Amino acid sequence: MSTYVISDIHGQYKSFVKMLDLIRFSKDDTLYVLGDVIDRGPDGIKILQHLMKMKNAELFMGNHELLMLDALKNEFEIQNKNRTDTDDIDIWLDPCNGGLSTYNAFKALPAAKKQKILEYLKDTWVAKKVTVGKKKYYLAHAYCTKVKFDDGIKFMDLPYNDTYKVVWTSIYDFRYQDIVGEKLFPNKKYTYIHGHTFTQRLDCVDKYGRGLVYQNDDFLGYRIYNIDCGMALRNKASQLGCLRLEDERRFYVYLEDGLLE
Ligand SMILES: [Mn+2]
Repeated sequence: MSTYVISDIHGQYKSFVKMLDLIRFSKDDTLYVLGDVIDRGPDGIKILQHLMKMKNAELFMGNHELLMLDALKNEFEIQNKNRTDTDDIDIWLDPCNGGLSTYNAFKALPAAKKQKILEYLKDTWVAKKVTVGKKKYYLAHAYCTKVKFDDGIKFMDLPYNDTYKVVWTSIYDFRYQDIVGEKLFPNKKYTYIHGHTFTQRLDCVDKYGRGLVYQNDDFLGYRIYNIDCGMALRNKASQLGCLRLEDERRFYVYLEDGLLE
Protein backbone atom coordinates (compact mmCIF):
# COMPACT_ATOMS: atom_id res chain seq x y z
CA MET A 1 0.00 0.00 0.00
CA SER A 2 2.06 2.89 -1.29
CA THR A 3 1.25 6.48 -2.16
CA TYR A 4 2.68 7.96 -5.34
CA VAL A 5 2.65 11.49 -6.70
CA ILE A 6 3.33 12.47 -10.32
CA SER A 7 2.73 15.65 -12.28
CA ASP A 8 2.94 17.30 -15.69
CA ILE A 9 2.64 14.22 -17.91
CA HIS A 10 1.76 16.52 -20.82
CA GLY A 11 0.27 14.01 -23.21
CA GLN A 12 3.04 11.41 -23.03
CA TYR A 13 0.93 8.30 -22.57
CA LYS A 14 3.73 5.79 -23.18
CA SER A 15 5.88 7.36 -20.48
CA PHE A 16 2.92 7.33 -18.11
CA VAL A 17 2.32 3.61 -18.65
CA LYS A 18 6.05 2.92 -18.28
CA MET A 19 5.98 4.72 -14.95
CA LEU A 20 3.06 2.62 -13.69
CA ASP A 21 5.12 -0.43 -14.69
CA LEU A 22 8.29 0.84 -13.06
CA ILE A 23 6.63 1.48 -9.71
CA ARG A 24 4.62 -1.75 -10.08
CA PHE A 25 1.50 0.21 -9.38
CA SER A 26 -1.20 -2.05 -7.93
CA LYS A 27 -4.80 -1.75 -6.87
CA ASP A 28 -3.73 -1.34 -3.25
CA ASP A 29 -1.68 1.78 -4.06
CA THR A 30 -2.80 5.37 -4.50
CA LEU A 31 -1.72 7.69 -7.29
CA TYR A 32 -2.05 11.46 -7.05
CA VAL A 33 -1.66 13.24 -10.38
CA LEU A 34 -0.95 16.92 -9.84
CA GLY A 35 -2.34 18.28 -13.10
CA ASP A 36 -1.14 19.13 -16.61
CA VAL A 37 -1.94 15.67 -17.89
CA ILE A 38 -2.85 17.15 -21.29
CA ASP A 39 -1.34 19.37 -24.01
CA ARG A 40 2.03 19.63 -25.78
CA GLY A 41 2.40 15.84 -26.22
CA PRO A 42 0.03 13.78 -28.39
CA ASP A 43 -2.09 11.71 -25.98
CA GLY A 44 -3.55 13.87 -23.24
CA ILE A 45 -7.10 12.64 -23.79
CA LYS A 46 -5.92 9.04 -23.68
CA ILE A 47 -4.25 9.65 -20.31
CA LEU A 48 -7.39 11.33 -18.96
CA GLN A 49 -9.50 8.36 -20.05
CA HIS A 50 -7.01 5.98 -18.47
CA LEU A 51 -7.12 7.89 -15.17
CA MET A 52 -10.92 7.98 -15.27
CA LYS A 53 -10.93 4.17 -15.28
CA MET A 54 -8.50 3.87 -12.36
CA LYS A 55 -10.30 3.70 -9.02
CA ASN A 56 -7.17 4.56 -7.06
CA ALA A 57 -5.94 7.57 -9.06
CA GLU A 58 -6.94 11.12 -8.19
CA LEU A 59 -6.45 14.02 -10.55
CA PHE A 60 -5.68 17.61 -9.61
CA MET A 61 -6.46 20.64 -11.72
CA GLY A 62 -3.48 22.03 -13.64
CA ASN A 63 -3.40 25.25 -15.62
CA HIS A 64 -3.75 23.19 -18.83
CA GLU A 65 -6.92 21.46 -17.65
CA LEU A 66 -8.25 24.89 -16.68
CA LEU A 67 -7.36 26.25 -20.14
CA MET A 68 -9.24 23.33 -21.68
CA LEU A 69 -12.35 23.84 -19.56
CA ASP A 70 -12.39 27.55 -20.36
CA ALA A 71 -11.79 26.98 -24.05
CA LEU A 72 -14.50 24.40 -24.47
CA LYS A 73 -17.15 26.71 -23.16
CA ASN A 74 -16.89 28.11 -26.67
CA GLU A 75 -16.80 24.83 -28.54
CA PHE A 76 -20.29 25.23 -29.91
CA GLU A 77 -19.43 28.62 -31.36
CA ILE A 78 -16.32 27.31 -33.01
CA GLN A 79 -18.07 24.33 -34.55
CA ASN A 80 -20.64 26.68 -35.98
CA LYS A 81 -18.03 29.15 -37.19
CA ASN A 82 -19.83 31.80 -35.26
CA ARG A 83 -16.76 33.17 -33.56
CA THR A 84 -17.82 35.97 -31.30
CA ASP A 85 -16.15 35.05 -28.02
CA THR A 86 -13.33 32.66 -28.74
CA ASP A 87 -10.42 34.23 -26.88
CA ASP A 88 -10.19 31.28 -24.51
CA ILE A 89 -9.85 28.72 -27.25
CA ASP A 90 -7.27 30.84 -29.05
CA ILE A 91 -5.22 31.01 -25.86
CA TRP A 92 -5.43 27.24 -25.37
CA LEU A 93 -4.54 26.42 -28.98
CA ASP A 94 -1.71 28.94 -29.15
CA PRO A 95 1.58 27.04 -29.60
CA CYS A 96 2.83 28.48 -26.30
CA ASN A 97 0.14 26.42 -24.53
CA GLY A 98 0.07 23.53 -26.99
CA GLY A 99 -3.59 22.56 -26.74
CA LEU A 100 -4.09 21.51 -30.35
CA SER A 101 -3.36 17.79 -29.93
CA THR A 102 -5.78 17.62 -27.01
CA TYR A 103 -8.43 19.61 -28.84
CA ASN A 104 -8.28 17.44 -31.96
CA ALA A 105 -8.57 14.22 -29.95
CA PHE A 106 -11.43 15.67 -27.92
CA LYS A 107 -13.27 16.90 -31.03
CA ALA A 108 -13.24 13.38 -32.51
CA LEU A 109 -15.08 11.86 -29.52
CA PRO A 110 -18.81 11.21 -29.37
CA ALA A 111 -20.81 13.71 -27.32
CA ALA A 112 -21.33 11.39 -24.32
CA LYS A 113 -17.59 10.79 -23.95
CA LYS A 114 -16.87 14.50 -24.26
CA GLN A 115 -19.36 15.16 -21.50
CA LYS A 116 -17.77 12.55 -19.21
CA ILE A 117 -14.34 14.09 -19.65
CA LEU A 118 -15.58 17.58 -18.87
CA GLU A 119 -17.40 16.30 -15.78
CA TYR A 120 -14.24 14.52 -14.68
CA LEU A 121 -12.19 17.70 -15.08
CA LYS A 122 -14.67 19.71 -13.05
CA ASP A 123 -14.44 17.11 -10.30
CA THR A 124 -10.67 17.46 -9.83
CA TRP A 125 -8.87 18.51 -6.67
CA VAL A 126 -7.31 21.93 -6.49
CA ALA A 127 -5.49 21.21 -3.23
CA LYS A 128 -5.39 18.29 -0.85
CA LYS A 129 -3.69 17.35 2.42
CA VAL A 130 -2.39 13.82 2.76
CA THR A 131 -0.91 12.18 5.84
CA VAL A 132 1.50 9.30 5.35
CA GLY A 133 2.92 7.84 8.54
CA LYS A 134 3.93 10.82 10.64
CA LYS A 135 4.40 13.13 7.68
CA LYS A 136 1.91 15.64 6.36
CA TYR A 137 1.86 16.67 2.72
CA TYR A 138 0.02 19.43 0.89
CA LEU A 139 -0.53 18.67 -2.78
CA ALA A 140 -1.44 21.13 -5.55
CA HIS A 141 -0.39 21.86 -9.13
CA ALA A 142 1.68 24.95 -8.48
CA TYR A 143 0.84 26.91 -5.36
CA CYS A 144 -1.62 26.88 -2.45
CA THR A 145 -4.93 28.48 -1.59
CA LYS A 146 -5.48 30.81 1.32
CA VAL A 147 -9.05 29.48 1.51
CA LYS A 148 -9.34 27.13 4.48
CA PHE A 149 -10.37 23.52 3.90
CA ASP A 150 -10.28 20.22 5.80
CA ASP A 151 -8.78 17.35 3.79
CA GLY A 152 -9.10 18.68 0.29
CA ILE A 153 -10.86 21.22 -1.89
CA LYS A 154 -12.23 20.61 -5.37
CA PHE A 155 -12.51 22.90 -8.36
CA MET A 156 -16.28 23.16 -7.99
CA ASP A 157 -15.96 24.29 -4.37
CA LEU A 158 -13.40 27.04 -4.83
CA PRO A 159 -13.95 30.45 -6.45
CA TYR A 160 -12.50 30.53 -9.97
CA ASN A 161 -9.89 33.16 -9.18
CA ASP A 162 -8.54 31.10 -6.31
CA THR A 163 -8.15 28.06 -8.55
CA TYR A 164 -6.48 30.26 -11.16
CA LYS A 165 -3.90 31.40 -8.61
CA VAL A 166 -3.20 27.85 -7.42
CA VAL A 167 -2.62 26.46 -10.91
CA TRP A 168 -0.73 29.36 -12.51
CA THR A 169 1.54 30.77 -9.78
CA SER A 170 5.15 29.68 -9.87
CA ILE A 171 6.61 30.02 -6.39
CA TYR A 172 10.02 30.47 -8.00
CA ASP A 173 8.84 33.66 -9.69
CA PHE A 174 7.12 34.64 -6.48
CA ARG A 175 10.44 34.55 -4.76
CA TYR A 176 11.65 37.53 -6.68
CA GLN A 177 8.50 39.52 -6.14
CA ASP A 178 8.07 41.80 -3.23
CA ILE A 179 6.02 39.57 -0.94
CA VAL A 180 8.20 39.84 2.12
CA GLY A 181 5.96 39.66 5.16
CA GLU A 182 3.28 37.61 3.47
CA LYS A 183 3.26 33.91 4.30
CA LEU A 184 4.16 31.81 1.28
CA PHE A 185 2.28 28.71 2.47
CA PRO A 186 -0.30 28.26 5.23
CA ASN A 187 1.50 25.92 7.61
CA LYS A 188 5.12 24.91 8.17
CA LYS A 189 4.13 21.43 9.37
CA TYR A 190 3.39 20.40 5.80
CA THR A 191 5.70 19.40 2.99
CA TYR A 192 4.42 21.13 -0.15
CA ILE A 193 4.50 19.02 -3.30
CA HIS A 194 3.82 20.62 -6.66
CA GLY A 195 4.72 20.57 -10.33
CA HIS A 196 4.24 23.26 -13.00
CA THR A 197 7.77 24.67 -13.11
CA PHE A 198 10.15 22.18 -14.70
CA THR A 199 13.15 21.55 -12.50
CA GLN A 200 15.58 22.17 -15.36
CA ARG A 201 14.73 25.81 -14.69
CA LEU A 202 16.10 25.36 -11.18
CA ASP A 203 19.26 23.66 -12.51
CA CYS A 204 18.14 20.48 -10.80
CA VAL A 205 19.42 18.00 -13.40
CA ASP A 206 21.43 14.80 -13.65
CA LYS A 207 24.69 14.44 -15.59
CA TYR A 208 22.76 14.16 -18.85
CA GLY A 209 20.85 17.34 -18.14
CA ARG A 210 17.63 15.49 -17.39
CA GLY A 211 15.26 17.03 -14.88
CA LEU A 212 15.33 15.60 -11.36
CA VAL A 213 12.85 15.94 -8.54
CA TYR A 214 13.73 19.12 -6.66
CA GLN A 215 13.77 18.95 -2.88
CA ASN A 216 14.35 21.94 -0.65
CA ASP A 217 13.96 21.53 3.11
CA ASP A 218 14.18 25.28 3.67
CA PHE A 219 12.55 27.20 0.85
CA LEU A 220 11.76 30.47 2.59
CA GLY A 221 11.22 28.37 5.69
CA TYR A 222 9.08 25.65 4.09
CA ARG A 223 9.83 22.09 3.03
CA ILE A 224 9.00 21.62 -0.63
CA TYR A 225 9.22 19.18 -3.51
CA ASN A 226 8.87 20.07 -7.18
CA ILE A 227 8.22 16.91 -9.17
CA ASP A 228 7.87 18.41 -12.69
CA CYS A 229 10.88 16.97 -14.47
CA GLY A 230 10.26 18.62 -17.82
CA MET A 231 7.94 16.55 -20.01
CA ALA A 232 6.69 19.89 -21.40
CA LEU A 233 10.09 20.46 -23.01
CA ARG A 234 9.77 17.36 -25.20
CA ASN A 235 13.52 17.03 -25.55
CA LYS A 236 16.25 14.71 -24.31
CA ALA A 237 16.19 16.42 -20.93
CA SER A 238 12.53 15.47 -20.38
CA GLN A 239 11.65 13.01 -17.67
CA LEU A 240 8.54 11.94 -15.86
CA GLY A 241 9.26 12.00 -12.15
CA CYS A 242 7.37 10.19 -9.43
CA LEU A 243 7.66 10.45 -5.67
CA ARG A 244 6.65 7.68 -3.28
CA LEU A 245 5.57 9.32 -0.06
CA GLU A 246 6.27 6.44 2.33
CA ASP A 247 10.04 6.70 1.83
CA GLU A 248 10.27 9.75 -0.46
CA ARG A 249 12.00 7.63 -3.07
CA ARG A 250 12.02 9.07 -6.60
CA PHE A 251 11.38 7.18 -9.82
CA TYR A 252 12.10 8.37 -13.34
CA VAL A 253 11.09 7.55 -16.88
CA TYR A 254 12.90 9.58 -19.49
CA LEU A 255 11.10 10.61 -22.65
CA GLU A 256 11.90 8.34 -25.60
CA ASP A 257 9.06 8.80 -28.08
CA GLY A 258 7.41 12.13 -28.58
CA LEU A 259 10.56 14.25 -28.78
CA LEU A 260 10.16 17.50 -30.70
CA GLU A 261 13.59 17.26 -32.37
MN1 LIG B 1 1.42 23.85 -15.28
